[in-house]
Amino acid sequence: MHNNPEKEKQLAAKEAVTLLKDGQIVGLGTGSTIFFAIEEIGTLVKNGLQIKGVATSDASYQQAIALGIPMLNINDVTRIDITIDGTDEFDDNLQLIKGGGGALFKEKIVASMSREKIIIADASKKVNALGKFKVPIEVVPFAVNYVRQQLKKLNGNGEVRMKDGQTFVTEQGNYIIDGDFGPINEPIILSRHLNEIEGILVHGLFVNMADSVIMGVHDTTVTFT
Ligand code: ABF
Repeated sequence: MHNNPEKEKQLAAKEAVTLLKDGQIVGLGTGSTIFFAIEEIGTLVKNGLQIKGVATSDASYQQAIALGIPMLNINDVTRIDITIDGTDEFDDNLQLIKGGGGALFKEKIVASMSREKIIIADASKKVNALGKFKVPIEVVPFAVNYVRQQLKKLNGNGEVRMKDGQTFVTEQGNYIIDGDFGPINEPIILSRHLNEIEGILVHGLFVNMADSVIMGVHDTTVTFT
């Protein structure tokens, strides 16, 4: 039977939103899987679910507002009860590569404030070792060359992300270098090295930042914890 990623994303999204409870502040991730989750949350809110959302991108914010989901500014909350987000890759230890959509900065801040972090994904996101998907690294433009030199010392080769023939610019006004480090068997160590490079605002290795991953596979879901 062939995988159907769109169906798998929908199944994972439907499963994840059953975890939401009245009174919660909910972090809303970004990406096509989360699109389905926000649609589901919109329906739940119309049916009386009392939650408030905090978005990780303009796209997610606009989708939520259009659905009537009450939204809060992240600087007006002291806690986020649960965040549902997507991922580009996850390994057996639930370590993640995120940021393929360019929203990694707000995603990482929202995740860091969240008590519970739920990742939803289609089966294609599960890998034995991270790294087939390049690591998105958000860089302050002034530091692009310096950062690329530092990445080489970590055996990383990175190109500045382009979109529609232009340099991609994040919501923070920065660039993204998509770093190729080959198979990443020690993501915690690489994350620490990247954290020490001046000029990097945030990188897409989300280590120890997932409590569970709900993966759609064929016509069902599997939850990894
Ligand atoms: C987001 O989810 C991004 O970090 C990541 O790029 C995306 C996964 O993509 P999709 O859900 O569209 O497959 O959190």
